[in-house]
Amino acid sequence: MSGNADFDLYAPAEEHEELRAAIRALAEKEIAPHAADVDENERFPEEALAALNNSGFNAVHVPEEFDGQGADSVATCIVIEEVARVCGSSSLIPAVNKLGTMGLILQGSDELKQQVLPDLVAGKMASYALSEREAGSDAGAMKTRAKADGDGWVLNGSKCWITNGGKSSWYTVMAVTDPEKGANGISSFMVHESDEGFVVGNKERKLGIKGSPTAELYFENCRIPGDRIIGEPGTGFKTALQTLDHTRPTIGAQALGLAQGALDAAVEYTKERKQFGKAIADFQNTQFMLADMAMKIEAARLMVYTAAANAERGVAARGGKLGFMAAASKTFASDVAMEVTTNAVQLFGGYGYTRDFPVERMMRDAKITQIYEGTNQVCRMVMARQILS
Ligand code: COS
Repeated sequence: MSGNADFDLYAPAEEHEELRAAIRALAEKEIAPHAADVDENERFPEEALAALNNSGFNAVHVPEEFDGQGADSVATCIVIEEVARVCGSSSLIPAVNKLGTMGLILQGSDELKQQVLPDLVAGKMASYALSEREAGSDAGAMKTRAKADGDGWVLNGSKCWITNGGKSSWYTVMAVTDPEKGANGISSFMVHESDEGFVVGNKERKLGIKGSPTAELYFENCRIPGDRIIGEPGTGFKTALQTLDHTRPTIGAQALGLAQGALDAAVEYTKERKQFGKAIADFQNTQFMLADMAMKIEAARLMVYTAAANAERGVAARGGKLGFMAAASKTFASDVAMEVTTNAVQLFGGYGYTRDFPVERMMRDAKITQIYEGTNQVCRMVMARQILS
């Protein structure tokens, strides 16, 4: 792994700066006012969905030929970061819509894309169903089966940890079609919420991102048409991993937004809060903490947007390094988010530990970014495999 060719530094284009200003204004006006209530009442942020959808940011990544905005990977990350800066749960709307349709966009037929993607543009959502109770980090150990039956497929089994499960209309579901072939016997399908035998199970009770439901899914002789397979039978696991190469930077962007939101809140608070006769921002201890927080956020930002830019340019084709940067950016940004949000709580002192200020919510929301779309340990495994290959 050497040279800059695969790691070109990201420099924001003017259009990306304009987009950032637009989504920041929208997030502050339409999404931020509901963030505490969404968390407190563990309710889906309908206001955010409506605001994002009215402005075309709901499924910003959908290609123009399917009526979408056709935003590139960098632009999609900007939208996610800016929404996460005010509400972690709401940022999962554009993030999971990308995760739930990326395999389809990369490997699906135009006919299947035409069935699914315009729905997202119309305000529906999509989710990604890979994990099972006994197949989390070892995703290839899944048991959910899909059998060819006449001119369709019949799915049986269950999935868990499905972000936005029960709210989404479409699900990218990975299932075993040939148990003899291991990872090469897994296929990807698009399942619709109205399909016979599709059942949404329990919602998890969680530490954070409480506005985004995390649900189990059951497939009980779930019958879907034959054309709902993504690509060829047996390619589903690779499509699932290829998807993560494109979407791990979006989790990095979510983490980045949470960290930036916590830093912004801490800067404002420490300038106001007086102790020992002066603002606590005047103490060198506070200044050094804020400086470290800001420095690490900027490092994470460089990594996230470089990974996103690489994904856009298809750097994978130039030596398979896309997976490294995707995993590295997600891992680095989520570790930064955990550290920065925790330090923000510390700077707020006792107030930071209460629900009267947003930083404790940001800290709780940040934790999941170290876990989902590949734990940071699995991501380090992906990075190590690429370094050693
Ligand atoms: N893109 C395309 N194909 C890929 C790939 C990628 N990024 N990574 C691996 N593959 C291919 C491999 O080349 C291999 O194909 P062949 O058998 O033809 O050589 C196949 O996919 C299986 O790969 P591998 O042998 O590496 O699979 P493992 O089971 O050893 O490990 C890990 C895969 C652990 C990396 C994978 O299971 C993983 O990422 N787990 C975490 C899952 C996750 O992120 N879950 C969160 C879900 S979203 S909340």
